[in-house]
Amino acid sequence: TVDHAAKTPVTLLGLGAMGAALARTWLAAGHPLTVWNRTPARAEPLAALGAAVAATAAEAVAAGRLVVVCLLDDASVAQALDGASLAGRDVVNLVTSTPAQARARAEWVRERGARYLDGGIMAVPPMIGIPAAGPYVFYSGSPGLFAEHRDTLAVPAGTTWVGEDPGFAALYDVALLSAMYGMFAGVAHAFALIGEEKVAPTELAPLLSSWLTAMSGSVAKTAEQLESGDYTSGVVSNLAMQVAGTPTFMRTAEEQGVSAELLEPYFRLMRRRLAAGSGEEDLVGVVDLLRR
Ligand code: FVH
Repeated sequence: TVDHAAKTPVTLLGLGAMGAALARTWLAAGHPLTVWNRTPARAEPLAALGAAVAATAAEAVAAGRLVVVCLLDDASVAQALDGASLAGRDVVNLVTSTPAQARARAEWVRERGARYLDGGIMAVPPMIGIPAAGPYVFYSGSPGLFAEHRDTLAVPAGTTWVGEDPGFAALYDVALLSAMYGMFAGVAHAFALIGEEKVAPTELAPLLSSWLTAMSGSVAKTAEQLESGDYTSGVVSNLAMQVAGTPTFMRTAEEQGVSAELLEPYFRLMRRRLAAGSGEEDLVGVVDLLRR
C-alpha cells in the first residue's frame, strides 16, 4: 500500500507526450497529483488513474505548492500561467527553452512571489520512469528549492544539478540536444549514401551504431584540448590529413546522387582552420571558429 499522506502533492500543467509520461510516474509512486491541460480530453486517462483534473491552469496552481510545467514552449508557459496566482508556489519549468528565456521566466515567476527551478529533460517519453533507460533532467535555479523537492523530482527521472543560474539547465539541455542533431545529420547522410545500393538499412544500422559509440571517445579528448589550449599533442588524425580526404566524401555523395548539404558546412570550417595554418591540430579548432 502507498502512503499518500507522506508524499508531496504535485500540480502538473501540460499533458502532452512528456507531461502524460511524468504524470503516470507520480501517480504510480503515490503522489497526489492535480493536472491541467489546454485540451481537457488528454486528462481523462490520468483521471482514471487517480489524478484530480483542474478546469483551468489557475485552479491547478491553487491546488498545491509544487507546480511542474511541461508545455510546448516558453510562449505557452506565459499563456498558461497568465492569471494564475503564483504567490507562495514553487514552479519547476521543464519546457525546452533558451538560457535567456529561462532566466527571464525565472524573474517573471519571482516577481509573482514564487520560487523557480528550470529543468531540461534528457529523455524521450518512453524512458520516463524506467531508471535502466537512463533518463535524467538538468536542474538549475535556487539550490535550496532543488534540495527540498529533489526526492519528488527524482520519481520520473534522475536529477542532475548544474548551478544556481536558472539559464544553465537550458544551456546544458540545448548543448546536448544540438550534438544529438549533429549525429542525426551524419546518420541521415550515411543512410542516404547506401540508399542506391543493395545494402539493407538494417544491415548498416549495427555497424553505424558501434562506429558512433567508438567515436564518442573523442568528446573527452576535445574537452581536455579546449581546457589546455593545446590542440596538437596526441593528435592521431590531423586536420591536414582529414581535409585532404574531404573530396572523397564529396565525390562519393555525387556518385551516389546524394546531396552533401549536411556535410559541406563542417568541411568548410575544417578548410578555414587549415587555411589559418592549423594543419597539425585535431579538429577541435573548429570550436574556436564557431565562437563569434
Ligand atoms: N517529447 C520529447 O521527445 C521531448 C523530450 C525532451 C523534452 N521535450 C520537451 O518537453 C516539453 C513538452 O513536450 P511534449 O512531448 O509533451 O510535447 P507535446 O506532446 O507536443 O505536448 C505539448 C503540450 O503543450 C500544450 N500546449 C501547447 N501550446 C499551448 C498553449 N499555447 N497553451 C497551453 N498549452 C499549450 C499542449 O496542449 P494541448 O495541445 O494538448 O492542448 C500539450 O499539453 C517541450 O518543451 C519539449 O520540447 C520533449
